[in-house]
Amino acid sequence: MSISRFNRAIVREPGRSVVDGLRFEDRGAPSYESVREEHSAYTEALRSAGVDVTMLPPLEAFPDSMFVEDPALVFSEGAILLRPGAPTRIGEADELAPAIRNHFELVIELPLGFADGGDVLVTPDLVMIGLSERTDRAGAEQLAASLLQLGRESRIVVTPDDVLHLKSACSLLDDETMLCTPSLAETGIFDSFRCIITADGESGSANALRVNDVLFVDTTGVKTNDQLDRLGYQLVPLETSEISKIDAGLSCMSLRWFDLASG
Ligand code: CIR
Repeated sequence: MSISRFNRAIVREPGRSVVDGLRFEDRGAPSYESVREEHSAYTEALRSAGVDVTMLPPLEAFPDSMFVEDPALVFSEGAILLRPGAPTRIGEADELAPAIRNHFELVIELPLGFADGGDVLVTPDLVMIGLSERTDRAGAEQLAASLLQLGRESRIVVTPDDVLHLKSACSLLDDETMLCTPSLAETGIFDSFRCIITADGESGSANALRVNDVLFVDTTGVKTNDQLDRLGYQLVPLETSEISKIDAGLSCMSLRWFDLASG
């Protein structure tokens, strides 16, 4: 079965505090109402793609908590509760834990170090863990050990300096194909994949999200999207202009997995 086949997802509604979300560079605060619109279009797109979505309530004390991809990792076999690397986000794992335990029998807790889910790229043969400002070596090594308990091999790689997370610069389009920025392609870490490079000036659109038969893409990557369309991907363009003000993209708004019991 393809690793982009999902029938379940967890998302969290944005709180009003999202306007205080972390950002590298201040390009103005996002508007709460517009973030909600982007989030609700995204949730609808997941449902239309055949995914049963569990919606968690907003957490005002954690401005970035709608980005549920960072405090946990989920697989059909079980889940891992992570330790997000930003001090304002570390408590998100405890907040997410009850929902994770509700869905998964096997839940592993990262014991030490820091690791954000945005730095974790799952591919068919192995999981790539990017070292970044948020994911340190101790966290990456502990995560590799936790992944082994779930039967998954991993490889620690370096996240490019100019992005927040490894997956800000790449995404898996299907089991053989990677979309990535020119600089990440040059590192050679994706040499075993067919690589599609983001168009000039569109590095910010590397974070696409494959969900079953469709590919969520951000509307600003016009030339990149043209290329993907010509290659036959069934695109679902989604607006991300508000969440991108706080360095977020399409993958970070959900935790997705294939629940074997619900088939
Ligand atoms: C943060 O800096 O943590 C949030 N403002 C954005 C998190 C985006 N997460 C992701 O790409 N996985």
